[in-house]
Amino acid sequence: MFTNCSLGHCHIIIAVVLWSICVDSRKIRGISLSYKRFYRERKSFLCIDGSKMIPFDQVNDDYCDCMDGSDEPGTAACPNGRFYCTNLGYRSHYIPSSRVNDGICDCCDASDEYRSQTPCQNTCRNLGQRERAEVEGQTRVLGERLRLKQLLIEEGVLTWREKQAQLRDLQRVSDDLQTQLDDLRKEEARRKEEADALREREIGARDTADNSPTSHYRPESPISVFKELDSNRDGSITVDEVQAKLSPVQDEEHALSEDEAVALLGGAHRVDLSRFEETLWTSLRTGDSVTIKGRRGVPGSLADEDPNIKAAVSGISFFLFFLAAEKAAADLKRVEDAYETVYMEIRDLREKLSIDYGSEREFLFLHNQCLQLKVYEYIYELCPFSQVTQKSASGEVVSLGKWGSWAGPPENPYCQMRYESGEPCWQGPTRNTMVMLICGTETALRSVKEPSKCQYVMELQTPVSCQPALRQRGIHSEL
Ligand code: MAN
Repeated sequence: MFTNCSLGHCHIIIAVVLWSICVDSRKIRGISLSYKRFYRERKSFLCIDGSKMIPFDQVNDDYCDCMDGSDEPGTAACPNGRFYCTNLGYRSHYIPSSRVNDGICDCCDASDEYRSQTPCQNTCRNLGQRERAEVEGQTRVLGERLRLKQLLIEEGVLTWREKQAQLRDLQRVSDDLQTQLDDLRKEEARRKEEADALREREIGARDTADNSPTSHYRPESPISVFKELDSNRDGSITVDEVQAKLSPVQDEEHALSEDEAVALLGGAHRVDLSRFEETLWTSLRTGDSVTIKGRRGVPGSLADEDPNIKAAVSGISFFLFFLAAEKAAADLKRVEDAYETVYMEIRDLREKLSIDYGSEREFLFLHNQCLQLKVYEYIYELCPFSQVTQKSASGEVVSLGKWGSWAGPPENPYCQMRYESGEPCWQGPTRNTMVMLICGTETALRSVKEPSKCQYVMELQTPVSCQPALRQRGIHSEL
């Protein structure tokens, strides 16, 4: 192109090329890439709001023609104009066009001060590097938090499975205990029936024994008979006492003579216990000469001598039976207690498992933890999914609410917890607590406030509340 031209011609051509570059850059200054299509060099320019058509060389001519300021994107002519800082290497953004060439560097690429005396440096590269480093740091931290979150989710999954298995085991134990209980109760009913029957038999036998003309109630030992006959309690039985208390077997009305009494005492007028056993006691036991007045039966006779008495002795077997029944009742009580304990455990576990621990059960790991924070004179304690308390310096513990529900907005319900129905506040409402969950590396209680009387707000930090998408504005995105 330049080979055949004279020097003068060349100057003209160069000047034309430079002018056209200059004109072009004048036209496109202050415009973002996406708006460039409105600024194609044609004969005329249509204001972007469509309000007016102007010759194209009036664009960026430092005179405002369009109402929307679109004809002066690269000058300060329009009051509502805006200038686009391309800021290559950093963040692009708009500034009000009034700041163009105002002597202050607004765009980091210095493009807004193209005609001012201020020597603006292009700092976009440095800013971009710094921001990228920052974002990388944040991304690393977030990545670490999300890794921790994943671990906690996995821990939650394991805990959930364990609890389910525990529930199944408890259910099995409960079923076994239920079977045992059924058996023991049946056994108890059977025993009761048997006991009633035995008791009736015993009562019947005693009645029969008492009413039988041949079988009588009898003292059991020589001592008791000796004591009974020894009216004056002097440790011996005299002839008088024998005459007063004894009578012939077949004739109770007939009194014994003194001789008969002396004979019964082995020829003595007075006998002690040992002589009594050798003499009168032997006569009484044979039951064929004398008996105790007003009494039936043969003192000291053996139970098995009389079938009725023998039946009455079933009291002993009843006693043994009763012992066995007592043992059975103790067994029943033991199984009932065990069943009760297992029942409560199942109930607690079911209650625990019915709680909403998040879409991935990511909050399950918090269930058995309590987190504390001291704020002024109070120690606050949050036991997630259970309760919130406030302990004062005097040691008094006040309930700030029991687990209620998740309380975040519908699109993110798991960002707030509500604890309600705590201790009533003096001349105020019932204490309630709202727990705000925030993303952080550690799981800890970060703050407690009481914005209005007895209404508490806590911040609980945990990696579980971190979200994978940290919404970053791209370094080159347009506003
Ligand atoms: C206690 C605490 C406080 C509360 C007052 C209300 O001192 O529970 O947090 O504000 O009672 O009387």
